[in-house]
This record gives sequence, C-alpha cells and structure tokens, in this order.
Amino acid sequence: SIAPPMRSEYQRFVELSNKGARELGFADTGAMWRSKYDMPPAAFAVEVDRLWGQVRPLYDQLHCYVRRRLNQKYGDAVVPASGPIPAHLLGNMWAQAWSNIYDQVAPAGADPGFDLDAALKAKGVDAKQMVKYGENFFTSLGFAPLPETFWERSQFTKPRDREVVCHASAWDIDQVDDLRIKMCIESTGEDFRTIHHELGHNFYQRAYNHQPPLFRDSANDGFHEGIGDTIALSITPRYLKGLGLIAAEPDASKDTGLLLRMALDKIAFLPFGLLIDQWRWKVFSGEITPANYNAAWWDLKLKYQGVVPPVERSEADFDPGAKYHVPGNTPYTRYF
Ligand code: X8Z
Ligand code: ZN
Repeated sequence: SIAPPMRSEYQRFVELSNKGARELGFADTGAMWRSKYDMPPAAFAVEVDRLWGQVRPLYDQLHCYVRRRLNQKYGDAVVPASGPIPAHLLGNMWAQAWSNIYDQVAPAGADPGFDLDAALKAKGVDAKQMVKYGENFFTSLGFAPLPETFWERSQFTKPRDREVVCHASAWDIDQVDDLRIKMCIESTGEDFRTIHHELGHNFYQRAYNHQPPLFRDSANDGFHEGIGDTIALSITPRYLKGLGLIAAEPDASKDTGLLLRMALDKIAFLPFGLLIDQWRWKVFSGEITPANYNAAWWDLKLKYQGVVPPVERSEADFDPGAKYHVPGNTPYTRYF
C-alpha cells in the first residue's frame, strides 16, 4: 500500500500550507480555496450544501437501485438489502464512477446499443488517434488545431522504462501555445472521454492567451473542469456513428441503458465530488485532526456516498492519500 507512509508528511504539509494561507490573510488553506467563487468562503460552503440537497434525491434513487441489483447478485451476507454498499463492489478503486459495473446492474434487456470499448479495439485506434478524435471535436467548433509541439511534447502512453504519474492532466507551459497533456492512454471509452476532458483545459487555456495574465484563468476552477466534461456529453451514439466508430445509431428503445450508464458515472460521482473537500476543509481548519484522519474520511464516505470499506480500517491507514488530488493538493469541489 502506498498511502500510509504519506500520513505524517501530509500532516506536516497541512501545517505549512496553512501557514502560507494565513500569511496571505486567509483563515486557513480551505478558506483560501473557498474564496474564489465571488462570495465569502462561508457562503460558498452553504451554496455547495444547497446544491447537494437539490441533487441528492436522484443519487439516493440510483444508490437504492444499484444496491438492490448487487444484493440479488451477491446475496444478503455481502450486500445487505438496506444500508450502505461495500465500496469495493462498485467497479472503481475510489467508488467515484460506477459504469464499470453496468453489466452487473443493468435491467434485463437494457443494453445501451453500442460498446465504445469494443469499437475502439475493433478499429485498432491507438493513443494518438484517440487524441486526434478529441482535437477534431474542438476544431469542428471552429478552434484552430493544436500546435505541432503538442504532438511532440505530450505524453500519451505509459513509458516502459520508468515510473510516472498516470493520472490524466493538461498543461499550459508558456501561457501562449505550448500546450500538452500527460496521460497513460488505453484505447477505452473511459479514456476517450477523459481525452475530451483534458483537451477542454488546453483549448480553454489557449483561448485566453491574449488576455492580461490575471485574466488568463477561468472565472473559477469549476469552469475549467466543466468545459471538457460538457463537450464529452456530446459523445453520443449519433456522434460516434458520424465518426464511423459504430455502424448504426441505436433506436430510442436503447435510451434506458444509455441513461443508466450515464447515471452510473455522472450521478454516482456527485457525492464523491463533494466529500473530498468536505474532508480537506475540516483538515485545514483543524476540525479533523491527524488522530482521526482516516475515521473522519470513512464517516464522510458513509454520510455522502453511503458506502463502507471492504475491511476494517484504522488510523494506521491513510485512505485519502490514495486519491491523486490529496497528495497532489488539487482542490476537488471544482469537479462537483
Ligand atoms: O482528475 C480529473 C481529471 C484531471 S483534471 C482527469 N478528474 C477527476 C478525477 O479523476 O478524480 C476528472 C473527473 C474527476
Ligand atoms: Zn480536469
């Protein structure tokens, strides 16, 4: 396990980060992060709660449905018919997006009518071609193609000779047009969508390169995350047919499957997108102390996502450290 050794370093990091935030006039690092939304930091926390209350009923329904299907599959001893779902059965290491268990939970006869993983494999689409498809979406909207340096300097595949951070990211090196992505692309539907997410960052960055430096960032960090995700919603069966990746557009009878698959990613993500910073805001404010880092993490996992760990956890563990953005110190409410 890679996270436990981070625990003491993370504790020290929190102290130093807060020191810096206080020198800049903020109460702590969490307050500094919450200060960027055109309202007082406290008002932002209230707004986030309000939004969660608005979408929570939809999440609760999905959670209830998925639990029922997993209960049928695994039985009462593994997935009780009521209460939380064991986090390891949701098809994702962090239980943050659940479409990998689509086949396990779909109602009988509800296939989405196409399989992007299979289509990409069948066509032998490689990493660079995956990125080309993404670029083509943006150029079809009227944006200029990416510069040659993007193709030369990006990392598309996992190097064979060294360890790298594979978590996808987008970079604006010179604030002009030295744009790059860093990914370990596999030819899957998930990575096809993530490429659109990352290119959303790059095209956004370049679109602002004539602004004065202070205006080159997005209005707030949520906009930066939202561009590519919004674009990726356009990866519909019709669009894929247009690209020649699938042979035919499924008829409307396949909509249930399509929408369930989408919900397993997008609706399931909502409480996850929220809880990471609910934990960090309290860590930075001191309300969560190192003595209860891990217990507080799982309290929030239970409260928001309704999931429990597969095995008993203790303060010898540091489960938040397994999520890229925690050691990377990237704010997370932006994704919510
Ligand atoms: O970290 C990301 C992007 C890079 S900004 C790949 N995302 C979050 C995650 O993977 O945890 C996109 C969706 C949520
Ligand atoms: Zn992003």
